[in-house]
Amino acid sequence: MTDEVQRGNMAAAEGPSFWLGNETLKVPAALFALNRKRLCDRLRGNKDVQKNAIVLMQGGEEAQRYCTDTGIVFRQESYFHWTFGVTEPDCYGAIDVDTGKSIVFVPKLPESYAVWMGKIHHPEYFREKYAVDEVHYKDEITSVLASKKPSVLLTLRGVNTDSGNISREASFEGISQFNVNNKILHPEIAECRVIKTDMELEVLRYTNKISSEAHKEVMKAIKVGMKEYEMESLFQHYCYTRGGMRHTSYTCICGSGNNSSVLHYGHAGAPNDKTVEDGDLCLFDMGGEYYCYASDITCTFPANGKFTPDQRAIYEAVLKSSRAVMKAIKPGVAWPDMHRLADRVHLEELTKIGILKGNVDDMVKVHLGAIFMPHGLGHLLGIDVHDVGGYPEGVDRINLPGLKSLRTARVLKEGMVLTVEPGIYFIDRLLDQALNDPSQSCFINNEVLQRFRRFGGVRIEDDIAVAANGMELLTCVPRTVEEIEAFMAEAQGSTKSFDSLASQK
Ligand SMILES: [Mn+2]
Repeated sequence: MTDEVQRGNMAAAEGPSFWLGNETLKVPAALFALNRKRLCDRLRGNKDVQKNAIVLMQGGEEAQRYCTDTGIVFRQESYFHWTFGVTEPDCYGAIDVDTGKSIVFVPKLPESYAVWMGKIHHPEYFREKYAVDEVHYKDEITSVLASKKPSVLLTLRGVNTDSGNISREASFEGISQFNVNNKILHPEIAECRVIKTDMELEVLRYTNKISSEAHKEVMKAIKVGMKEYEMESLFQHYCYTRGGMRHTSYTCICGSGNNSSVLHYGHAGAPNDKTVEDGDLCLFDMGGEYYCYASDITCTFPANGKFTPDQRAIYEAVLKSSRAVMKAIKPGVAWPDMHRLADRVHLEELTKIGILKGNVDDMVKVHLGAIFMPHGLGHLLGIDVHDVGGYPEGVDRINLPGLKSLRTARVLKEGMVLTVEPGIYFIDRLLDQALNDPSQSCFINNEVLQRFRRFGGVRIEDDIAVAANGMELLTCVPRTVEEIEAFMAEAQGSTKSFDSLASQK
């Protein structure tokens, strides 16, 4: 690895790379070599790690639909991807912490694989493809590891603080003959994942570029009368055909009208199946994933291309908080303070609009902001859309309305990548709850609020990287009311005139 590459200059990286051709991004295997080096450096600095320790990780496994033989498209487990960049299922990987030497173990495939699945590759093929030091078959894992005489195998076991699920620890027949420690690795590797290298940033810039363009395609194509899922489909099509993104980072949220206030709309029980109507506000939260790296972008805009005065007022309130937060972001800033900043701007703006009345400091005391923004301001982003490392030991969740939904309460550092996604929503359940609570209802002008029932919601979500003196905005979509209206008018101008010509015939 050259110095240039160690600093993360992707263009300077030589050797094999992942590439899907055309205009898609070339991601060098050196990205993962640097990740492994950073992990080993950290582990060697940990006093609990003995000499001659070996990291052992198990990759994701191929799965089928329920009891059938219908395969589900494989996507690598995120920690394993971060460490090895291996796209195939059913592998293991090991790293000698002292030397940094890496080993990948691949399954020995049956002869029938060559008939049904394609060419069976030899270990040497994978060694070159992933630029690791050794590749062996999985059934040799015990003897290969034993020959290295490790003092300890460091395996990955720890809680994902977003899901509460525990990562699957590596296991194989014969592991009982080794000394295993499953406590040390998880916090160390999670910490490595929190800070992105320049090469990782380059990939996240790419996922953002493609996903931003895909959002713009949707804004160009939307017409009253179309289905929400047509927009989802168009987004996915653009991401895959132009960006090589087979997966999205999460299920697309394509809410129109009141559905824009349903925070995780789009799931199987509410599958983006409403018809987009005139006067609807659309809240589309979608992000493409390339080589397991995520993006997470929300655009909110009027279906017909023109904001009503009320839509404009709420939209600009959210834009104001988004921009205030972006201006304040820099290393050393505590993320919960950014959430509080957004909340305060929302309360001030809602007071100007007339929905709220009274003293904003007093509203803050009764957590009124969480009625309108029940979710957190944003989260870490990387290989997972809700990336790991949000709550390491010593960082505690703040158990207050709104703030408790934050997926991280960390102090920002250079190299962190986060979403900034303030929103204002009119959610009946929360509004009724506030109206029934005298400590909150005294701030609400119910007459004005009535006008906003069934309004839906506005979210503006961008992805950012914390830089030395501020931040870098990765997302690039029309954001101000003027930009959105001009973009949609220009994009739809041609199709609209075509429609009117057609109707004259
Ligand atoms: Mn998000």
